[in-house]
Amino acid sequence: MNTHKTLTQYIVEQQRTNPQSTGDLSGLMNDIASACKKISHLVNRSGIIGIGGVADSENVQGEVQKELDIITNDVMVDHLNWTGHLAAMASEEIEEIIQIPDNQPKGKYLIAFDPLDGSSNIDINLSVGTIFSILRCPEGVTSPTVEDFKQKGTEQVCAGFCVYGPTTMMILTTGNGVDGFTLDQDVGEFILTHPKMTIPEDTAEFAINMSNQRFWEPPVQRYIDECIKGVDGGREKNFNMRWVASMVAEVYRVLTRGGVFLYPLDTKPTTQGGKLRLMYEASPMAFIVEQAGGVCSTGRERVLDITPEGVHQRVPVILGSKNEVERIISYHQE
Ligand code: P6P
Repeated sequence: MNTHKTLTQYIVEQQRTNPQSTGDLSGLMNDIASACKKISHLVNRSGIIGIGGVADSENVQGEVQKELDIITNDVMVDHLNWTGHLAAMASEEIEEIIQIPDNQPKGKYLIAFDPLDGSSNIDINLSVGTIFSILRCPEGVTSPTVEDFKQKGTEQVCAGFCVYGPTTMMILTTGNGVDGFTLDQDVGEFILTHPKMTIPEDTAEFAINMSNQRFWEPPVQRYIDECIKGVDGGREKNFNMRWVASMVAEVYRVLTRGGVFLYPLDTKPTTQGGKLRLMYEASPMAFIVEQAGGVCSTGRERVLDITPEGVHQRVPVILGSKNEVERIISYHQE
């Protein structure tokens, strides 16, 4: 009988490949999976139990919060702060570092997460997701501060995201490639359905919010103009376009069939150097994309090489199929 491997079995087998492993990362990955199952359930039932609306508050980004932004943040914190695997947490929804309660054991990892990315899609029933990044807490640090989170993306030990769409999927990397799991709602298990996901090096599909075109820098203006003109504008093919306004959905599509996703630097005052946040959006997605054979850049530098200036720092993001992203980088270098 063709029985798929469960996430639980996958995590145990990954742990066995690392003799020094203490099981802390395995435990943390399982706890994150439990939180994501709970979030999937709440997202799916939000209209029925009346939590799909707008909260009367703003997050640190000055964005109006959805009720589910706050609820899912609490789900992540409540599922993780007692486990003994974490020294502290950082969330898109909370300005300060989230400390582990004094009555709970602390562990050796730090986590940064966006509990519900793309939540503006909730009321129009489009895919949303949870993005997370796991770092080591510096040796000897028992009360982490923002400074302890300011680690390059190359320091991540694990990155992943869940996309709550027609199916709930978890995409994971620990540095040995990218694996995709589908939640079997009947038994509550994530099942390995997409092993070793890889991004095709070429693509004819780009994703960008065209309404910002007048704010882009010339290299991005040039690239998108060439994509729109296709063979009439000097490219060797015609292009298709997508824009879901949900990074998890866009990145999952890129992992599945290739593509290039851009949220570039623009001169809009509101984007402060970029729309997407480095530590819990760009950096984990960059780790995943690179592990799948893709490229993730600001246009001027590799996202994983950036040392964060703050937990909520924003950066431009250009990611996806290697040959297209490298073309865009070359335009920035001209
Ligand atoms: P815009 C969602 O708010 C998000 O952070 C990403 O998931 C998404 O790619 C982007 O912002 C959408 O931005 O300007 O199109 O609403």
